[in-house]
Amino acid sequence: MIVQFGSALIELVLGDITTQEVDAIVNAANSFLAGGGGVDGAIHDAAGPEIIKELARRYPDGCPTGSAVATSAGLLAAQFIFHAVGPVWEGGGKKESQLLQSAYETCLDLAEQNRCRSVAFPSISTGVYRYPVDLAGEIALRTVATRLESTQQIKLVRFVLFDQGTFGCYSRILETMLV
Ligand code: AR6
Repeated sequence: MIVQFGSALIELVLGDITTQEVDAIVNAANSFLAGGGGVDGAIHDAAGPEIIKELARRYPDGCPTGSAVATSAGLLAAQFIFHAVGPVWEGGGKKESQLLQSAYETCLDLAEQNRCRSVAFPSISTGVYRYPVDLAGEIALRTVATRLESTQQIKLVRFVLFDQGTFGCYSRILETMLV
């Protein structure tokens, strides 16, 4: 599914983010930037061991929840990895929605600062961090669509969704945004 917002596109695909040919790939990291499971593990495995070293050297204090930091992309086809730290879902009363929106916004800021034309996002926080996919998808898609209405820099944002349930949920939300 592909939809135009401003002069840019939002694309939804079912697949593996590590194989995407885009300028920047977003990782769903933890605040220690220490690697982990899920998409974090897959990205570090595919990008190679230099990325963990770069994270430790450049960001020794880690990254707060709701923010993101940039590194090179090692063996990936991308130029950059943006390591975003989404919130752990604790029922919705711990500012989770603001923190998730802020994680996406920081990645979009990094994309603009690094002159990226294309960015691939996973569904941040909806795995190990248990954020309900329908709520997270709404924040992800609305935050990106709002930015694409105003930026001239970013031309493509691709959400790379790993399972059919998440892909279906994001597709339904994007459809409702068209009417
Ligand atoms: N490509 C795209 N999406 C993927 C891939 C992949 N290769 N692998 C998994 N996903 P999660 P979180 C999906 O748990 O909830 C890590 O240990 C997955 O199916 O990776 O933000 C970190 O170090 C789900 O839909 O991230 C943190 O400690 C989505 O990516 C913690 O997990 C996010 O799931 C972050 O948890």
